[in-house]
Amino acid sequence: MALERTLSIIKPDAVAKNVIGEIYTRFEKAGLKVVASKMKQLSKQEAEGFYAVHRERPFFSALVEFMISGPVMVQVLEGDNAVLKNRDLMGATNPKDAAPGTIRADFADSIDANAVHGSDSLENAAIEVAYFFPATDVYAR
Ligand code: RTP
Ligand code: MG
Repeated sequence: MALERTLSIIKPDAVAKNVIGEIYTRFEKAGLKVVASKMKQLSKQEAEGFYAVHRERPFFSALVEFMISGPVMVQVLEGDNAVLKNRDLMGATNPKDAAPGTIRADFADSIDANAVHGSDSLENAAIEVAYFFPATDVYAR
């Protein structure tokens, strides 16, 4: 299996619900290590840049407004198949479709306020990690 890194964000709704620790526990129990982490209030420009691939989508402005509605917790997760493993832990984008026991099934309220972000490919993971963390702030473990 391939050792990978992926970018995870605990979104403003889940930070407000005080479940950062519960979500970190799920990462750790699945064998993913937190190798970089910070709490951050995103600026509008940062949120727009991060979700730039969705710029033309009808939900783009709502997504950006939601992502800047409060602080987020941003982390790099490292482990075997980290990208897919994190997506499996997260569950489907819409919590109504998310499998029982996934983060979104347990903590998300709606398709907008859906608790977590995770990189969707190894290629995007490298781009997203670099968007938030200089290489010197990611710690091999
Ligand atoms: P994320 O990027 O946040 O990890 O979520 P995802 O891959 O599961 O979903 P994606 O298609 O990348 O969409 C990014 C975020 O935009 C919101 N969204 N709203 N109303 C809609 O139809 C709709 N579709 C997507 C969601 O909050 C999603 O997480
Ligand atoms: Mg996505």
